[in-house]
Amino acid sequence: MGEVTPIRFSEAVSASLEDGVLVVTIDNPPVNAASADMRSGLLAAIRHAGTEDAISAVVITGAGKTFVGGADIKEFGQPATEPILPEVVEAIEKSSKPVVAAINGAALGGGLEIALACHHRIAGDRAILGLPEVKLGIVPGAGGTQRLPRLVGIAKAVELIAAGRSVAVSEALSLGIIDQVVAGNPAAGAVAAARDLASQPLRRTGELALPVEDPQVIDEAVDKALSRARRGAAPAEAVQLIRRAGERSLAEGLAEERATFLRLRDSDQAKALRHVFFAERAAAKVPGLEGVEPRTVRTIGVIGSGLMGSGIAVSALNAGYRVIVVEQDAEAAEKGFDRIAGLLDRAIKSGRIDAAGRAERLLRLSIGSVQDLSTADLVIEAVFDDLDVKTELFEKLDKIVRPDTVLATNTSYLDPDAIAAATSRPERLCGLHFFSPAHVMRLVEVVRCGKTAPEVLATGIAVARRLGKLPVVCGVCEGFIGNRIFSAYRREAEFLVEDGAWPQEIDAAMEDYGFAMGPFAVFDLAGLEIAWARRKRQAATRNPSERYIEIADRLCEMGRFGQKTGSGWYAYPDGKRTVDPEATAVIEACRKAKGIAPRRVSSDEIVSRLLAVMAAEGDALLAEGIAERASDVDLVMINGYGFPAHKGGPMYVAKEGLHP
Ligand code: 3H9
Repeated sequence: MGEVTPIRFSEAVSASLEDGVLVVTIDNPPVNAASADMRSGLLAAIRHAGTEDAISAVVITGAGKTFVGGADIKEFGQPATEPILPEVVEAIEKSSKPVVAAINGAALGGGLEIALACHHRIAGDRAILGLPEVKLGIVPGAGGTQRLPRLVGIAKAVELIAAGRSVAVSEALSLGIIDQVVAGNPAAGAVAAARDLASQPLRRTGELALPVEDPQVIDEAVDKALSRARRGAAPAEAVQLIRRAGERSLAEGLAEERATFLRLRDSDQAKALRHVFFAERAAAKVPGLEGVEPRTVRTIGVIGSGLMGSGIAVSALNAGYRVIVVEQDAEAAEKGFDRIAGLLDRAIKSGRIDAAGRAERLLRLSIGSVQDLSTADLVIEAVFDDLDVKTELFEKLDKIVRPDTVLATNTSYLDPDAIAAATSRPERLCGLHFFSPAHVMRLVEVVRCGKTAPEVLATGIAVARRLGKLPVVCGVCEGFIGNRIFSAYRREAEFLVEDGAWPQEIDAAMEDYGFAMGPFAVFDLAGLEIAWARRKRQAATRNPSERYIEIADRLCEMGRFGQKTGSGWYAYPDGKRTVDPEATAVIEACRKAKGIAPRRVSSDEIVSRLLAVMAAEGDALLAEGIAERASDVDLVMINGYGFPAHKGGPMYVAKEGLHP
């Protein structure tokens, strides 16, 4: 390399000249966000390059492990400061000298938009790329909806942008989002590429014609995206913008994108989603764990290979762990293996892994007995939720595993302190409460038991995070955060039925609010028998003056356990949820037996009452110290129970007074 002359364009942006190539580095910790200072520095750098004869090309890269993490979310809600990002992006694309993006790490949102405006993109092998704006209730606002389709086509752009899905470099390369991947830091390769490009015509993304596509493929992608969006406004708006990318000029498309971005940025949904964004960052800061290092985990034992155990095993295999699955006998082991292999087959079908990836994962899997867990660094128990079964198992496990092995129970309702007490080292046990299907659901409640050591809790959190999950720490109580709130929700939903609302009205109201499924559809899907067994267990100690709804008991007595038995609150002829006169009769009889004259309950009252009980139970969990912060409760309900993220969660709704 030749001379290196450092030039500073703003606090966050500096550059050095390397053999005629201006290497611009964005250094704006923690994630190189496109703040006002960063934007003005980057624009100044591009303009400088345009006017200096000694500069033949430009490379843009990021310091640290991020390229650019997007617009500065902390600036949202404040008046825009010039230069705005679209202006910077336009200057890059229109530059007469080649600009190459050296994507050293995450290029997200406005970060990817900067890269898309460059004339060539080289990424390091650990980079991720995406336009996650819809997760913040907005659309990309600096050209993403207009430039990405020009590279990958409308159908793919719809799929990625409307879901806010990021891709790793291998996928980005095959889609044409980037031009080249290099191991490690891409800066040196980018300088070489920039020099080569200086003598060639520039490929400006915004000037490319859209790839020719089958309209049916586009329609399918749009339908899929819209059905996933539920009541969220941003995905539908993004789809509109992307679809029209081919119908008019780049300038017109950009103008409409900008107007949509500004309108959505100030919407209630965007505010709620920003709350969720910062809630996720807050959840990562666990009091008492400052400076505590998690233990190294390479091998995870999973006891039980039912629905839950196999899902956990697949998550662990996907995250690169060695996995030992424990089953009671050869037959159960074979079934467990088939279940895991089946989940991996499905991942191949949906394009998430290839055949080689499946084979490599299965090489890291072994199936054995509890005795084989002596090499495990972490053991997650996922067997039937019965205290005797679990305590006996942990007593045995305690003698087999190493003294430093972390033990975790996946119990939903049992007392993990009682399970810990069955071991000689209760401090090494925590709860890892996954949600079914565990290879899909993002939430993991990490339960801090009475004696859990900080290092053990930190290990549980670190592993959950490496599995790609969202860990939320909570204390011990029956049902932890989620199931306890869900019990209150169930109780209130049943009160509403007794008062006069029909299950289908309640479900419709909650689905209209944005829930993935209404409560009664969820009860039927999950099965009514577990809650029935709990009610029977609690019957002897229940306060007789407390309001108690018997409808679900009657349904269970009739063998109506939900979808799996073909009927519950609804009937399921051909698998389709249908109002069932038999269930209606049970409801009417129960109301009559109590002398209740049913009244019409409005959908606003339904939503209000159900949201209010969730928030009240959340308050109780906070008062008891089970939940650390209100925003943790919101995260649990959004990621484990289908609460619409764009509403911000029950605690946010209550705090902001957003009830209907
Ligand atoms: C956008 O780009 C709109 C444009 O289309 C249009 C413009 C006109 N801004 O997650 P971490 C903070 S919308 C401000 O733990 P990691 C975060 O709060 C944006 N702050 O790190 C935290 O602060 P604290 C689209 C941000 O290494 C700290 O950085 N972009 C931003 O696990 C560390 O965060 C996105 O949605 C931001 N953009 O992961 C990307 N991002 O320490 C969102 C982070 O005080 N960001 N912070 O709690 C991410 O996905 C991850 O942060 C990232 C790093 C993968 C980058």
